[in-house]
Amino acid sequence: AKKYLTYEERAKLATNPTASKLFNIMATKKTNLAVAVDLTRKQEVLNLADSIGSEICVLKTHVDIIDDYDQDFVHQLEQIASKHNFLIFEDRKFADIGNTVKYQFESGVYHISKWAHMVTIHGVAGPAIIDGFRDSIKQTGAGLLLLAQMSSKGSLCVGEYTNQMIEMGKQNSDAVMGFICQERLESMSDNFVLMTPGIQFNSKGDSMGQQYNTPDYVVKEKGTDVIIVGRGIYQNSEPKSEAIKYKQAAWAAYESRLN
Ligand code: 5BU
Repeated sequence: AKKYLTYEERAKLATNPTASKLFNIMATKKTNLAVAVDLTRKQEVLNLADSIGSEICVLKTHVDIIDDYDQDFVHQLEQIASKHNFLIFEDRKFADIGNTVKYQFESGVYHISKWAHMVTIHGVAGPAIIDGFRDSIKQTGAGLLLLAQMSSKGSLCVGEYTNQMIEMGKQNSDAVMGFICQERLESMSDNFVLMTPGIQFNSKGDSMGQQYNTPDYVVKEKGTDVIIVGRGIYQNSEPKSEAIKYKQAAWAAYESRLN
């Protein structure tokens, strides 16, 4: 059986500064819960962020779904993030050529490079996509998360594609902090953070292809590090107490795999 290291030990092995920071936050706050706050009004996102901030290591955004997005939203979210010591993850899923993603990351309405601690990247365009992020992340230390697998039914990110994404991460381990995946594969070394969406206690999936597993299954059985929970928390009538349940389940799964 695989010998699992602690998050403290992983922080020392991390090759990207944000990966190291995240492992340390997880160890300090004793939480490997990330929440996907897919709400469409800025005040709703901010209210939830402040109410669950103490329970999470990462808050995941899709800023392009916020109807009233503005710079003040980012400013307030950054203040809440530093108050509660969590990181901000923009799940942008960049996928174009290096030169275009550079503009998409740094310019436009969102200026993602100015505030996101981590962003997601598809590898379909090949490894040179990473060059589009280098200038910016050299200054900020932000981390890239490569999409090695997806949670949705019929995903094409499987098999040899997944292996190539892991290889792309290893070849660029200064910029790449980890993978979005559904399982820990042998080739995913301990310097990387493994983050898993598609988590819910009381549902197997939705009507649009999403598939759910439990925190215990992905962290203990499949060996990933951080659970990403969206509707399971923000659609609950008591989001804070529900977040605590997910946090406790994911942390218990982490502790039990160490023994
Ligand atoms: P849910 O409400 O817990 O289903 O939300 C899951 C979130 O994770 C949502 O923001 C998706 O965009 C995101 N996601 C995912 O569900 N599956 C994936 O493989 C990837 C991202 Br990559």
